[in-house]
Formats: sequence, C-alpha cells, structure tokens
Amino acid sequence: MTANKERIEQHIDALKQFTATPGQGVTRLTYSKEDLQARNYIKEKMTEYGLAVSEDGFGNIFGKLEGTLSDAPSVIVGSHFDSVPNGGAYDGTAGVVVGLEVAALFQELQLKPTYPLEVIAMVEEEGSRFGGGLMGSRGMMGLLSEEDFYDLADKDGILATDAMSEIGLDYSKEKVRSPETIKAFLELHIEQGPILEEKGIRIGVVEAIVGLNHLEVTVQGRAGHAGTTPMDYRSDALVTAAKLIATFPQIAKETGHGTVITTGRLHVFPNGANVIPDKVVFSVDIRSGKEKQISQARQQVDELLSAHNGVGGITISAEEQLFIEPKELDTELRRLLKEVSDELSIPYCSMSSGAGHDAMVLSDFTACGMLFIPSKDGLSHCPEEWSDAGDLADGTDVLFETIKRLVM
Ligand code: HGY
Ligand code: MN
Ligand code: MN
Repeated sequence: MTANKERIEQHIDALKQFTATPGQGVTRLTYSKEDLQARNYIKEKMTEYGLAVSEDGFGNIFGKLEGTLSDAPSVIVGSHFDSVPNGGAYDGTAGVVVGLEVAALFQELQLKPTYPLEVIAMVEEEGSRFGGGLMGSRGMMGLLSEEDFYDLADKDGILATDAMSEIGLDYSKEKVRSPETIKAFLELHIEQGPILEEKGIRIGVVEAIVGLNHLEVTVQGRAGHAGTTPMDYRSDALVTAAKLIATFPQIAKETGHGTVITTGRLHVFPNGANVIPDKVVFSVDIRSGKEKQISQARQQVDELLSAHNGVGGITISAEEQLFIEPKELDTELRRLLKEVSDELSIPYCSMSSGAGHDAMVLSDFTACGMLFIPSKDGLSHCPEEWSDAGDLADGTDVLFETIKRLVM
C-alpha cells in the first residue's frame, strides 16, 4: 500500500491557505484566526479518517485510533502546525499531513492496531507569538507550569489564555500527558537545509538534534531629539545593540565548528525616525550539536553584555527563554526506519538536525524517531519553502510501515 500523493498535496494546498499574509508565505500564529481555520481542517480530516478527536489545555490536537489492548500506550505521529512569520507551507505542516495520511492508510486497509495510533498537531513550536518555542510539546510533557502558561502573553500583551478563549479553546482542560501513555513518537519534517537535495537522496534518518539556547536581551538607553542632542550626550540603545549583535558571528566562530548564533527579532522603542532609541529588545538564538560549545558561546555572550552594561548611560539585561541540550534520537527507531527504507528500496542517509523540533522535547520521555525529506534549494522559514509531494509520499510509506510494526 503506498501513500496517496494527491491526497497529501490536497492537504498541503488546503492548509497553506490559512495564512495572515496571503501571497507572502504562511503566517499562522498560535491561537490566531488562521490557527482556528487550520485546526478545524485538521480535526475534520482526523474524523474523516476514523480518529477520535480531542484537544488538550494548550490546544494540541490529538486524533486517536484505539487499539485492541486496553490502556496501552500510543504510538504518536505528527508535528506542529504553527509557523514563523512569512514562513513556508511545509515546516511542521508536512509532518501533520503525513500523520493524517498514515491514519487514512490504516482506515483504507481496515487495520485494527494492538497499540493505539495517535496523530498529533502541536501548537507554538516556533515560539513566533509567545516566545521560547516548543511550547505545545513542553507543555504536554509537564515542562511548562500552569502558572507560567497563564502568565504568557504576546508582544501586544494578549494573554495566551485569552487568545485561546477567543478561538473557543478551553485552557482549563487536562494539559500534562503522562509518559506512560506514549510508546513512541515519530515525526516527519522537511530538512530545511541543502544536504538531501545535493546528495539526490529522498529520505534522511535523523540521528541527533542540535541543542539550543534562546535569550531575550533588553538594551536600555535614553530617548532624545535626533536633531538637538549632541553625539556625546547620547545613550543610544540601538547603537549599543548593533555593536553587540555585530560581535556574535565572531563568538560563534571562536567556539568552534557548528556553533551558530542568530538575532532574528529586534524591536526598537519608540521607533521614531527622529528619536534617539530609548530601548531595544532583541533575540539571541545559540545552537550547536555540542553542549560544551553552546555553554562557551553563552558565556562569551554574557561577558559581552556585562562589558557594555553601565557604559555611557546604557543598561543591559538578558532573560533566558529556553535551553535544551543536544538530543540523540532512539537507536532502535533509527535502525527500524533504515531497515524499512531499505525494504522499500528508498535511498536514505543518516543526518543530524540543525533545526529544533518537538521530538527533542519528547525524546526525554519516550522513544523518538525523525525522518527528513528534501527542501528545494535548502530553503525554509520563507515563502519559497517547497518540498516534493512524491518525497512526502515516500516518507509516508516509510513511516506507515514503521508504525505498523510498532502498533500491530
Ligand atoms: O527554530 C527552529 O529550529 C524550529 O524551526 N523551531
Ligand atoms: Mn520552523
Ligand atoms: Mn518545524
């Protein structure tokens, strides 16, 4: 039985319509109108494929096919369905669509599993609205306390709980899932890099995922008139922020191959062309496959910030939003994914992930396996992000076969 490429394509095409920036990529922020549209579509398909649909207190969506074994742990397949601003149609969504396709194949073949099969669509993996990232999976595994969740607000001060109520979600529902209820988690994701395409290989079996450390830095200066304030009377927050950010590439280089540091988000206050910036808030995203390199880079960033703190009327503070060490994925699942790829004569290679994924959270609680499929030109987190539906179908076939062996 092979996956239905047309059905996969339909899901991708349908879901990419749910964007706040039509014509400029997919912007689907958590608990937004676009989230609700995608959520309703996913739940409708889950029902159509014979799954019992539920949502937890974070708004993660579950579609369950009961097994013959009562109270048995589930094999979960899926990914996240939120996006970065002006992102692509495949990041996260591809994994949810493949999960739906696996369920559709179980239905078509009238397979009754021994262990339950669950398809999952998680919220706020990107952290685009509420910061941090991996929120749905961290929350589900009890790593985000209820009070921290209730304090979460977006940059406009809208509470996550209010945003949930706005789209009809009930945040008082059960949030934490006990690890005993999960047998394994499998996620297909686009590679988001150039390796598979360059090698001409259609499947990547992920061995490990980089660790990451997210900070938010606030540089506080003093506002003033752009015309009347002499240069040596200024405490210009943006000039200092620019000096800090410009130093990061050097720090990354010094801490060794594979360390990357990115500032992707920056807000200037009050953001007037004729006003000396009073405050700048920016993100720092440090990653490496080696935990030691992350700590070294973080130490150097901290030293840089303190060297500029208190100089020329500027104060600097940093808040850590997330730290996750590098994760190795489950050995047995990696072996099984390779064995199945071989049996299906689908060429694969082993690789590690430079992107973070929900699997890195779940891997502390259950066996996790990940598959990559090629990204055209290695592009992702942009409207040009594209993957071939044929590769998605191949990935589905490997996942379907692997999951069958885990649940039957
Ligand atoms: O940032 C990441 O690596 C992922 O896209 N959230
Ligand atoms: Mn992403
Ligand atoms: Mn992703």
